Amino acid sequence: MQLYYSPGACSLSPHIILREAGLAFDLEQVDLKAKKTNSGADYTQVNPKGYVPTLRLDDGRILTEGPVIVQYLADQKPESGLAPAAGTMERYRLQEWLAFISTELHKTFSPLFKPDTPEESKKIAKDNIANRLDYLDRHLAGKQYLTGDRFTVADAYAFTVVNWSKPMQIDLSRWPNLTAYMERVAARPKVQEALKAEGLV
Ligand SMILES: N[C@@H](CCC(=O)N[C@@H](CS)C(=O)NCC(=O)O)C(=O)O
Repeated sequence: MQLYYSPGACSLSPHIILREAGLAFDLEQVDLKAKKTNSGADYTQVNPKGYVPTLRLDDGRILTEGPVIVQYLADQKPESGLAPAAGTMERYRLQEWLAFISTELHKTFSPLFKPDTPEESKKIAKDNIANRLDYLDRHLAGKQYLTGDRFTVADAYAFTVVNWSKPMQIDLSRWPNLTAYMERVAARPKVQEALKAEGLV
């Protein structure tokens, strides 16, 4: 398998899961501005949506959308426990988290990365993010991970997105449960491997 990624972008989430699941993969870096891969290919020919992540399967098929890619990866190694079995209530709980992270957090952070977003809009986005982080902090009280004691694909995604707080100067110290959670996820050996491979530590 091949993962198209950009350092520190939301593609870090499937990157972590590839390592946590022990799957064989190659990384291909994408220049998101130029829409070119490291090997010089036109990235829009790989993923016409032009964004990362994209997963190329060994048979050449392409899979896009981070929350779907991580579930596909987890399902390749069910024994990893990275996602509960499809069709169970636990799987819907996981999907509930993936949808929350995608629509309520990830896409609220996105305008902060765009230089042309007006300052007033950035302020509104940061207030909305703070609201969602309040919720996460309350939820994480007494828990190791989002769905309980076990690390899942939702944690890789939440970690990736909440980690953007640093470059966006959102101080996480006012959310102690979330701060402890971020440290817990960051301490996982496979997460460290992924961060190192992307040049983030
Ligand atoms: N719906 C997509 C969104 C992916 C996305 O927002 N990717 C960002 C990086 S985090 C990106 O590649 N942005 C560059 C662009 O849109 O041109 C997913 O969840 O996979």
